[in-house]
Amino acid sequence: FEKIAVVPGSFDPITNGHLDIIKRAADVFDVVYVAVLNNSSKNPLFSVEERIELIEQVTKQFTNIRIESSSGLLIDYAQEKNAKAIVRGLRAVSDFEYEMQITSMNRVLDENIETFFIMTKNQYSFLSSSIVKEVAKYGGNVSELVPREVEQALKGKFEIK
Ligand code: COD
Repeated sequence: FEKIAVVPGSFDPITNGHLDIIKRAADVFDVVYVAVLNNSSKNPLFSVEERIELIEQVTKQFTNIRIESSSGLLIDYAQEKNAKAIVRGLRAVSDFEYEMQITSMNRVLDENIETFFIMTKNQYSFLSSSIVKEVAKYGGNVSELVPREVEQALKGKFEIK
């Protein structure tokens, strides 16, 4: 039977760091669902539809990656998809405490769904959607940090030529 994983996140917008984690997960699992979810402590720039569209554009060459959104709990979504695994990316030590918290909570909710961590590549260790938005907002060059489609979308949002 198929080994299914969920890669959850806000992806507001998707960066090269996210994309690297998604591709590496898709190398290991048979099917990867990229789930665009609500993080109640964040105020999004892109709508869920826009975020999904961007992820679709930059993963279209992969046949085992599916993009969806859900407005509920991650664990309910993972159960619905029959996923055995949740895959998260890890950057610096600063990610650890937050990841530990959500992993522990998700395990309380369903102990049979395992969370796996993929360590970021060195060149992406300081990359986040927030930093990309901050740089793009003031007209900085983000071409090394996000796929071209995302760069264009950011320019559109901030009305930069
Ligand atoms: N390199 C490697 N990994 C990276 C990089 C990078 N440069 N940047 C980000 N990542 C990883 C993150 O560590 C994360 O694993 C993933 O990519 C997505 O990142 P974000 O920032 O887009 O997503 P988050 O952290 O905002 O996602 C949080 C969720 C939306 C998953 C969470 O809030 C959630 O599960 N919400 C649904 C409701 C729910 O179930 N809540 C209870 C959880 S206990």
